Amino acid sequence: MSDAAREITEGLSHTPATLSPKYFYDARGSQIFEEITRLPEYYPTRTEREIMRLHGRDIARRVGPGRTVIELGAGNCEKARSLCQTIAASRFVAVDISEEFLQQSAARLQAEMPMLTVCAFAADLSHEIDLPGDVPAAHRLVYYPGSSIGNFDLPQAQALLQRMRHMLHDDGALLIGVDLRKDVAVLEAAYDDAAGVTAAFNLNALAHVNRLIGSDFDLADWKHVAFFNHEASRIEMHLEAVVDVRVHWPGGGRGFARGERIHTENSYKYDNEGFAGLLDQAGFHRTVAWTDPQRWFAVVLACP
Ligand code: AVI
Repeated sequence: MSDAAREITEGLSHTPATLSPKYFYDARGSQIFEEITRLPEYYPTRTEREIMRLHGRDIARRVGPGRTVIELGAGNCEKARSLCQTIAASRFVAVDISEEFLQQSAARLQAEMPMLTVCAFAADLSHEIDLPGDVPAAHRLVYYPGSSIGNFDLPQAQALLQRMRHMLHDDGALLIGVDLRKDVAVLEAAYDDAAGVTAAFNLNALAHVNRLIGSDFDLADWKHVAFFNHEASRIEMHLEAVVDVRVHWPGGGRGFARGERIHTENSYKYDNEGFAGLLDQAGFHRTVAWTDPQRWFAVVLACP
């Protein structure tokens, strides 16, 4: 049994059942996520872009030119293109879990920006990140946009911020996007849009799991559920059985009663002070935050 199959069947066998959000992102899931970022209800992507547009000059002034930008989870390198231009970076290092897609995106960026030295390499953010030896150690800027930090529970978020700190010398800095706490109706609509795109994104994880472990989830037996958990300050996404079901996979299986759920994702929403505290504990003691006029999202520059 592969490590992924073991992890998946273990999570599914728990009560309540869990499935890691990393299983959203097969080819179809990545495509649906792109669609999510363009939805009218999904404010984070456009709000972060707006903050970068409004405050780009100020950010560039504080960061200074000639940085080596290291983007974690770089994907299509779209956000990096604009950041590297704004801050006049000299190098760009794209890091992502999926190597093939990343190499293509990095090659495209290199062709478009010949003055920028671009390289790409695959790494899993849940482990220590060893950058290639030819990445200059001085003047690094780790870039982690999109509020992806929100998908980690607090201890994991803390550990990831520490790994980022370990990638930097004292002249290094982190530029990170963080989604902020706001009106519950706004939050819940962003994760349960009227067109059902987020529902399709959540349900697609079951199709992905069927291919990975040979299970027989029938997507019609499940519905998307998303709500704000006030106490934990997070959006939770679940898949809920709409009938009693029995799911089989090679060597095992389990029953789910109607109404039983699989917890598929958390998306934490911070306030600026709370997030600054998290950064401080990870070794980033000086922070500046820029927000949009509604204070829905923050772009934070954090230095040791
Ligand atoms: C990738 N991540 C920051 C998204 C979020 O908002 O937590 C994932 C997502 N899940 C549902 N919609 C978007």
